[in-house]
Amino acid sequence: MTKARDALYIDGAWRPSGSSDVIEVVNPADEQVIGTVPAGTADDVDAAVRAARAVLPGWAATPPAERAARLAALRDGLAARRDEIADTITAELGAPLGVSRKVHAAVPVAVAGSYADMLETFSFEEKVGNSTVLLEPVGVVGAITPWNYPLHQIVAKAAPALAAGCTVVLKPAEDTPLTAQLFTEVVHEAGIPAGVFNLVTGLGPVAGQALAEHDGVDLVSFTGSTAVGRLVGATAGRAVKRVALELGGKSANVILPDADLALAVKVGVGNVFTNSGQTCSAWTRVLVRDDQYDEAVELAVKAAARYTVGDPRDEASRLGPVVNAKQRDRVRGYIEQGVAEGARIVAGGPEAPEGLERGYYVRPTVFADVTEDMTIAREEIFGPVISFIRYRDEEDALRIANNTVYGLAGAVWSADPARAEAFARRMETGQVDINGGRFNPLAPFGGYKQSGVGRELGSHGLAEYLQTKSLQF
Ligand code: TXE
Repeated sequence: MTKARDALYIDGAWRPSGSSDVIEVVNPADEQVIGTVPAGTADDVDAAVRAARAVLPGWAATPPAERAARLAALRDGLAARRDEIADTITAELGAPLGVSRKVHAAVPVAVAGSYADMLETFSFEEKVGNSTVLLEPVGVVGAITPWNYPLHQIVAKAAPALAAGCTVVLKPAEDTPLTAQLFTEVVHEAGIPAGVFNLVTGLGPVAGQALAEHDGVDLVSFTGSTAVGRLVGATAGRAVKRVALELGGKSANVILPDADLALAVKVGVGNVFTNSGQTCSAWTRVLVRDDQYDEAVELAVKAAARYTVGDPRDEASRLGPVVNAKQRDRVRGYIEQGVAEGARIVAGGPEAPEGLERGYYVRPTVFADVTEDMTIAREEIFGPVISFIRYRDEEDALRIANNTVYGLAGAVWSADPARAEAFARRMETGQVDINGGRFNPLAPFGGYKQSGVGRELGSHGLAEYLQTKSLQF
């Protein structure tokens, strides 16, 4: 695990905050404090934004091939420190070590690499009739990230921003600042020039808000709760600055009757329980046709039983704790509410898992007899809770799938890929996995409806950080 630094990273150097306030970093598996980091102030944010502004012209004018070389060095640095990254994420987020290695530490390497590669062929100029269209960096980016995928959320913003020629000030989540410090060390080692990337750890309503409000920030890219997203969006709107919001989800996993039911249920349960359900795109609503419903629920109970809850450092654990006490209480509250509204618990429940009274553990929970109007079918729970909902026919399934204010992701299963694709095309959501799908770092990710504004990853993710200028001849 990386050691906590009592410093912010501004203009290429680690330096103290103007305030002595700190944030305690807690290991959710045993509630021990594992380090403290500075709680940065509005003045710290101002210093970071000024540093980012000062070097913007130079970085924007750096040839794309040179920016690509820095991103390749960043990719290689992340790959080289994979074990340290995984240990750190397990310590501050509570993800099982296997998940930290295979997902949390690995995906950012692919994402950083995708932008290094993209810059080799990407053209920052287009000809349109008698015009030349220049694609120029938006400017200084204020990035505000959550804790659920601590490194991925940072890299999904920083890599395309740097590739575009933007400079960045990052305010990471309070719960996972150590991963952000480790990432910053890699940035430094990758030879990214001073001021191009800056880190201010701090509280959301203090440092986060100061960053979102700062006049020197041209684009705010935020990932987190819908409530804070609305605030950040309103602030950006008032200042007429660009904003990207990646918010919550309540994705449907639609199992069509000709699908491999056992596979679809097994993969579906894994999709929700991985990372203790703290995934914005998790397929938390499973839709099954009436006549297959009981069998699907039985399969889910068997699948859930394989998710041993325990200390994430123990190789036998497949499910760690959730990130903090507030999140644990919130998730348990949703489970209680599900019961109160008439849903049937077939696995798990609101009590602490046996023998795990210390640490922020939640039992992996499967709900049957869930109807669309129930709170657990409508609101993002962000915990290891999966709901099974019945449908009558394909039209009914589509209506239920789309009956949500969210639209981030989804899944559809069928023995006939064309049938699944036709269904997926009618889903009101930014991403759909067909028969399980496979992660593609080049595929745009982002929400329809209240799941957000803008896209991350791939060339669409790069476009968020570019603005156009047309020259007419
Ligand atoms: O999020 P917050 P929280 C959802 C999920 C979860 C809930 C609450 O449902 O249960 O949100 O999580 C910063 N101005 N998601 O409370 O507060 C904050 O410091 C500017 C979904 O942890 O939104 C952190 O860096 N910034 C989600 C970031 O916002 C502010 C991932 C996110 O924290 C701020 C996480 C303010 N006034 C939670 N207040 C996803 N889409 O993946 C806070 N922040």
